Amino acid sequence: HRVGIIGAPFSKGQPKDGVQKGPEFIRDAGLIQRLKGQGCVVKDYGNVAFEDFPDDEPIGRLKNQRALVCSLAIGSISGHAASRGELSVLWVDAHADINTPLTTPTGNIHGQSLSYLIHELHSKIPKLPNFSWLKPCVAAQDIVYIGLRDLDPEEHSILKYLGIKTFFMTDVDRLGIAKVVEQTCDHMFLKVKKPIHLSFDIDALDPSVSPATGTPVVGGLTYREGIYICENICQTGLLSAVDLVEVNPELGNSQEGVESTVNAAVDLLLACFGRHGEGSHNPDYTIP
Ligand code: DIR
Ligand code: MN
Ligand code: MN
Repeated sequence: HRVGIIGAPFSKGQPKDGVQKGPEFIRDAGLIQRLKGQGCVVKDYGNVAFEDFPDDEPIGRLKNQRALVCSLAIGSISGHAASRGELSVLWVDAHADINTPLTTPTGNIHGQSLSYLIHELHSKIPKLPNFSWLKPCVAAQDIVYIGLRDLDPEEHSILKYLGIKTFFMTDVDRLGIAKVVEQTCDHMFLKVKKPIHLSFDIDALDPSVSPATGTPVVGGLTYREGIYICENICQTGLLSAVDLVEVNPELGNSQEGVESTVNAAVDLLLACFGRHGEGSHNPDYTIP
């Protein structure tokens, strides 16, 4: 695998400080060396530089609207689609992140990323002064969610209205993660095989594994279920970009909580790029 890494030390998608330190902690946990150790060719592009907007007045419910010009998935999916064309988006999260600026109960941009990106929601997004560059680039039928368990009421309606494929935690309970991933791939590959954009919010995992995050919700994916998703999406050969978001090393209540969260994030990324729990087999090896 050839892997390029970009850190986005950005926290303005939500109100809690600390999440901008996620990239530093993930790098310090040895992400790059470990990717190389499993045979990846890695290029680290460093961090995205973010401008400061001291007087970022909200527009209606929408907070930090000027800084948002770079809220993570909005930028990464737009850029990915600009370079690769139509994408399948796999959104692994406790939350649906599909509020529009008119439905958001919190005003936080991290809860709205997908609404700006979906063609079918374009008419529901008010014209915002700093957003003219932003063109929707994803079709509702090309999105699949896994891990949902904390939606705002309006988000339920939006998902129904758009007919988006969803696997709530109850679906994971009922089907098991293997069937969920199988059906996810069936859905994504129904028409043509498009490059996959995986957005993995660390709060999809259960807070017993990843407590260091801004909006933990009990009843999440196990560590193994998270890894299983990444391993299998890797094996499709179509994984083209991954966002790993919401690691906040200032939360988590203890050093162990932070370490467990950061380690889980690193392990998910390693699984995305070919690591197998079973270890890899050396074809030249002969049993002595
Ligand atoms: C909530 C929280 N639905 C919002 N979203 C989060 O602010 O719109 N996404 N935490 O990961
Ligand atoms: Mn979330
Ligand atoms: Mn999220």
